Amino acid sequence: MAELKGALIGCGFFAVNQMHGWRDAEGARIVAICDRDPARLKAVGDEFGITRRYTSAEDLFADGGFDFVDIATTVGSHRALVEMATRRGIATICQKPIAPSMEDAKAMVAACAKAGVPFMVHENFRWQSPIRAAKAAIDSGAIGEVFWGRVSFRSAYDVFSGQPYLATGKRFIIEDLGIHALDIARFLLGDASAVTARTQRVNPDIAGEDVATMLLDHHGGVTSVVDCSYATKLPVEPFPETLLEIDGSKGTLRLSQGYRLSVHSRDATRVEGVEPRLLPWASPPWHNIQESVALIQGHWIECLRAGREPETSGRDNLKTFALVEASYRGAAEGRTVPLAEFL
Ligand code: NAD
Ligand code: 89Y
Repeated sequence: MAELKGALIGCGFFAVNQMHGWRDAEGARIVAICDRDPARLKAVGDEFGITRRYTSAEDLFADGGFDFVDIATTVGSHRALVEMATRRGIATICQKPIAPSMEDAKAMVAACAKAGVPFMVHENFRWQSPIRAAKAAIDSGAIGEVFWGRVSFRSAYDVFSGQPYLATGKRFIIEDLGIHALDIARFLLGDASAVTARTQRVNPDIAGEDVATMLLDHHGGVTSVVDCSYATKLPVEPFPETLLEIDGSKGTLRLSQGYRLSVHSRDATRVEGVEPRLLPWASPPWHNIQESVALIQGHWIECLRAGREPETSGRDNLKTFALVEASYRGAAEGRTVPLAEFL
């Protein structure tokens, strides 16, 4: 089958991982890149040997010659760039968070549907191999019927040096990181119907919240706690591990720090190491996230070829983004927020 050709917009901090992933991907390659910052464009173009370079997304789309676009810019430009792609009928991947507001997110999903354009949000944390291993264990029935869960990400890693904009926005951890944990909760425990949230800011040097605690009501009666913090100083820094506690009618599952998966059922307790692969271009501690980039890209290629909707399609991701919006509203108003207020 012919190799898919892609264009990448936004050559910043995280896009370098995406470029590495595409370089190794089977069945797709990046043929053009775009960044409004000429220095970033040159750095990525030189590193990955891409000669078609654009400082304007309009010019990139006007020249065309690619099957899909991978949007790796920050959230403010997502809607305009996705809509630009739909006008040209180009299949689109967009980084999380999908948009700054639910109104924008819905408009983007509607525009892609109207144009018949495949649309995936790069929501990669559920593609981390330890999370996939936990999902497989739950689906095997080993712990029985799940009734409770906890998805937890607590760290004091300095994310601001690589991504300085994270310190300046009114919204921080739920929109940036909690969004992944909320998506993992949906992935493992099913869709949610309501959320109760509390937020805190511990670090005085940033504008947004750096601690958030969310209580989710899932359809089917499962309750979960999703908690995240960038103010938690631990003896061994766990970044960027998401830890899990899942209780079922027949046993329990724990994904503990150091990538240890323990599945306890009636007859046995199975403990295994589920350390992610260290890809040749990856570096700890980011290798967990980096591997998931390559995995979600492989999923995109498969889905595009088969005409299948990706797991984290724009349509699906509205349900994760609704959890983000509902958490902010719930924390501000001190009440439980039904997701129906957003969906
Ligand atoms: P960044 O600021 O380092 O990079 C963004 C780049 O996009 C910059 O080089 C900027 O010049 C360029 N850009 C912005 N608007 C543009 C436009 N309209 N046209 C062309 N270029 C434009 O940001 P980052 O840290 O790389 O984050 C990018 C996105 O990736 C964010 O949405 C962030 O949340 C997400 N991210 C995801 C993960 C993950 O694991 N999925 C991890 C980190 C960041
Ligand atoms: O931007 C964030 C993300 O998506 O994963 C980790 C991160 O880079 C910092 O919180």
